[in-house]
Amino acid sequence: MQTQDLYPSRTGHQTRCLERQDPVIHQHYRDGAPLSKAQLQQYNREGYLLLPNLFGRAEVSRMLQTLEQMQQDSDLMASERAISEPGSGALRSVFQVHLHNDLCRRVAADPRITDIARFILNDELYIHQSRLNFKPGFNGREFYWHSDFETWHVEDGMPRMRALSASILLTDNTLFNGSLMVMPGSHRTYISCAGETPEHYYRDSLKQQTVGTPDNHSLARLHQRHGIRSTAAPAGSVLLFDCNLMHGSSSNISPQPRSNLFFVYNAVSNRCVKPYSPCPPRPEFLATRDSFEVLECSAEPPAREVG
Ligand code: 6CS
Ligand code: FE
Repeated sequence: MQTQDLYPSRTGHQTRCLERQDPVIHQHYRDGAPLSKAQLQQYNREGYLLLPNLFGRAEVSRMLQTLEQMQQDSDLMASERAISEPGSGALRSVFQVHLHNDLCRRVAADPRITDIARFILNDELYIHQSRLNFKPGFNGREFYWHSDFETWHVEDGMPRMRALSASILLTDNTLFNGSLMVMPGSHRTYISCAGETPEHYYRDSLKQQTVGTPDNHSLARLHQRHGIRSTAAPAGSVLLFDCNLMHGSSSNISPQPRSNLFFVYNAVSNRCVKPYSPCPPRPEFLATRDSFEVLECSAEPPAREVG
């Protein structure tokens, strides 16, 4: 029997704004931390941090080669891990890349990212979800406003807000090709959404999410309080963002693709349990359960818990 649900959503009721019950950064700053005090304060306040040019040109071009190989792989294209764009049928996302591709596996465990994630979450880590988002030129469709945590909690059973995403920009993300928009500071508010999750909802939601997205009124209120910021940045940059940050992106009608490699790091102590809804858990390629593997640590073990 699961204990009280701190973050109920999609229970059929009206939209509600709930206060976040978890820290954003799970330990205090100390000398030798992988981010400066100012960077940590910024992440804490705004719920995201852009690290320009963390990966070099040669590294990015290897990742882009891998992306092209995936597009040529007809077995992969026919598998459920490959999601197509609504309408055009172009490739939208490929999931679980950290298990099926050596380069992606290495990048997922790269200490330039994992040392930071481990510090912020103050625990050992595993990959909850990985994906390549292609957002092709001309017909890459939008990702509507959402908090990732809302979906991971309700559909996957992630108990608490102790996860973060790292998006590695493989092409320049510009104002014109559908780069991610965020509402800075929105990670402190949990929007409990109206409606209920339809059966096998992931088959639709990965193309176009409609349930688990806040209503217009709450989005307008969040926007009034926090505004919207662009995260446009050059290829090789890494965007780190909290699991409850309100974000979304527009469609890409520019000729240039916006392709990002995306890893979700979850604290081992925050492993998924039964979904917080009557639905069965989503398949493994979207949310790790059986393939759970603690990421190897290159640095010293994390400091002890706060409080
Ligand atoms: O399904 C997921 O896990 C992710 N994808 C979408 C479209 N929304 C929620 C979450 O970010
Ligand atoms: Fe998202």
